[in-house]
Amino acid sequence: MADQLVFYHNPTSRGRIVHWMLEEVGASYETKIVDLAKREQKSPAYLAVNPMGKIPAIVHGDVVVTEAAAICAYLADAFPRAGLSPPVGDRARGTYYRWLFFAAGSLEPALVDRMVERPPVEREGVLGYGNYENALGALERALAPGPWILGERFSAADVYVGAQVGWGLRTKSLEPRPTFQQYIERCAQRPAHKRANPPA
Ligand SMILES: N[C@@H](CCC(=O)N[C@@H](CS)C(=O)NCC(=O)O)C(=O)O
Repeated sequence: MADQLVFYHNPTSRGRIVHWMLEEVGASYETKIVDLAKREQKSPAYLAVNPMGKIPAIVHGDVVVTEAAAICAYLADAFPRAGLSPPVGDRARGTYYRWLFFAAGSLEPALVDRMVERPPVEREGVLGYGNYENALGALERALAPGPWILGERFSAADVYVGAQVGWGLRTKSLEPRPTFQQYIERCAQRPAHKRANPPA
């Protein structure tokens, strides 16, 4: 019997990234909604799952995975039939990791800092993303050849990067450059994206 997969989610959160990924891999899963307004994310029961008290998280059999990007990478490997990660030994795995980690470690902080209007720092060299322009330029170069980050091959990196691009465009923390808009339009055509993002 397959291991049970539990998804701790709130539809207003980064859980949306994982929802899309779960639909891409075709996993069966049970969703447990964590009510952020009631601060259920800080309850002892949930802190036992994620001591950060943050959504999303998954429990798959006896393993807990937190951090949306890590969950995407984990699910791609755990459900190889979906073909969403280049196998170990394939050089494309380098490019895949590169943009997945870039999106989590550099792009996301750049977008969040822009959204909350965090004042610029003098020593931008200590910021992982350098500056906003820098991060957007790198993203644009990665996405411009298309259609996906690995060229013709859609991967979990596109789920994570696509979710960041979609969120950035919605919140206006990402400039609406044509490359970003065309990329998110391609993402939105995917049946799994549609299942995870039904029309309001
Ligand atoms: N680095 C984490 C961030 C998770 C995160 O910040 N989640 C927010 C919702 S989008 C949250 O749970 N906020 C509630 C809180 O911090 O109390 C990830 O990528 O999963």
